[in-house]
Amino acid sequence: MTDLTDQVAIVTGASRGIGKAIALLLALQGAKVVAVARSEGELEELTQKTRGLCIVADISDETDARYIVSETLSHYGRLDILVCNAGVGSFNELEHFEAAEWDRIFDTNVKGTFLLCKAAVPHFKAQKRGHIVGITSDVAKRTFPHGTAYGASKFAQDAVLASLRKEVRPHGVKVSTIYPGLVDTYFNDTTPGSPEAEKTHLRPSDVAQAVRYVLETPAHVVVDELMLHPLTQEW
Ligand code: NJP
Repeated sequence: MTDLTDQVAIVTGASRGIGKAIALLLALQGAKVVAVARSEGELEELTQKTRGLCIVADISDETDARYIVSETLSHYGRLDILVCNAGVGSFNELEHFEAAEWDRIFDTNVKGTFLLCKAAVPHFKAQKRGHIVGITSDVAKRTFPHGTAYGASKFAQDAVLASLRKEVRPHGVKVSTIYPGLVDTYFNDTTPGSPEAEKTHLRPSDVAQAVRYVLETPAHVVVDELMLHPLTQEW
């Protein structure tokens, strides 16, 4: 089993929802967490609990993505784990979907994942070790009405991670993709915590436990893909 104590982990989208739960759980396991998002106040609040580092950054910006990795390396002198979790989505019939909204979704979900991996991979390859975990979605494996932009972005993010897995595996670097179903978060401007959602949605901590599981596998094991749903969700 891989011990997470003192491992340095970048977690994007850590200001709330799934990313926050991942950051808290990894910190509880003894990891040094670098929490990334655009909302400074929420990140600082989180960092008081994780006692790690927070970086206010936009993952869709290449300069920011490079800075996230370089600042982590200069602060901690190492990088072991990259969790590409930050993502956005909105839903509408195709003909009513704005092109600018399409760009926002792709810039965050696809380009953001690409840019962070691009910045971290040379370091992981050089040390012949490292673990990238991507939080995609079960909609990376199915289609649904009103999901043209979000669904396509998750298919694309999944393809980035799957291709990268084949590139870096010979260098000792792991890529694990996690496909959650419905999760009770602030995603798409929803408000978590309703009694109904308790029955119909996963909790962010459920996804965090899946991340912990893939990260703690022994050095010779990689979980390529892991899908989880609330028991009530048909997909
Ligand atoms: O969403 P939410 P989730 N640069 O809105 C950050 C996937 N997923 O936790 O920048 C940097 O509570 C944002 O922070 P801020 C989903 O596609 C979800 O549910 O301060 N950070 C916040 O911390 C996504 O990939 C469900 O606004 C950026 C975080 O991202 C992941 O799970 C189902 C950013 C979003 O928190 C986490 O989503 C599923 C940027 N440009 C997959 N843009 C679900 N909830 O049902 C956003 O299958 N963030």
